[in-house]
Amino acid sequence: MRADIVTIFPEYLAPLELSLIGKARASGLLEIAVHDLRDWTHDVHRTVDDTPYGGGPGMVMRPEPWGEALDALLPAGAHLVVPSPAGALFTQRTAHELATESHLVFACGRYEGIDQRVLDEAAVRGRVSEVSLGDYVLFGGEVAVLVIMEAVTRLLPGVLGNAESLVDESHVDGLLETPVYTKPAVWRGREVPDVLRSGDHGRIARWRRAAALTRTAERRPDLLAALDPAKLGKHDVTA
Ligand code: 6GU
Repeated sequence: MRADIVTIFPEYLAPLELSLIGKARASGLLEIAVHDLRDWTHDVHRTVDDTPYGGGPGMVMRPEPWGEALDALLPAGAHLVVPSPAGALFTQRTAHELATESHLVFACGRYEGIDQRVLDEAAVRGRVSEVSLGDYVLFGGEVAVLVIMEAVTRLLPGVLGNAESLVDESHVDGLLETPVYTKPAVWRGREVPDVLRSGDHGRIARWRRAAALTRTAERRPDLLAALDPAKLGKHDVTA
């Protein structure tokens, strides 16, 4: 996969050098280039913003630098991703969809956002997704790109050594993950649940399923309500 990221704060994306994303880049599974939007300005002040038409607070990103940047970086087959609190919710499903793409281009907005015509024009040429991390407001799209790239990179074939760790995790089967434990068996007087030390794989699987259902019911009843009834086993207790 290739990812081009356009931002006025290239330094914000430095963490993409680290850890497993850095390793995926070093091994050639992932190619990332970070670009400074101001490279596509032509005035001495390298201006990227202006006041909003219609009035109101804050500033809006002007279309000209974005247009030139996307002319240079967004070929016909690429998918433009625009992080925005006004976007559709980014979920594990979105991560899986983006992980199938060969070329993502990220446009990081700041201030009140990017002039809408930039996105409208890009949508004529190819796919454009405005995505939000959740119902809160960040200063800009940079941190969202870190989140999205981390969620997507770990789904790329060859990045995770153990593909099973992709199967048993939160949000994959629509439930939250169970609590996890490691050695020692007793720590500060607190014991690991007996069942997990029983060696009885059937019992362990049933315990984990029940624990996942209980935790999801307590913390995320919305997920439980959205669960496909066909995916509930006849022994599942959801109330
Ligand atoms: Cl993707 N961008 C910004 N600026 N704020 C957000 C967001 C994205 N998701 C939640 N809040």
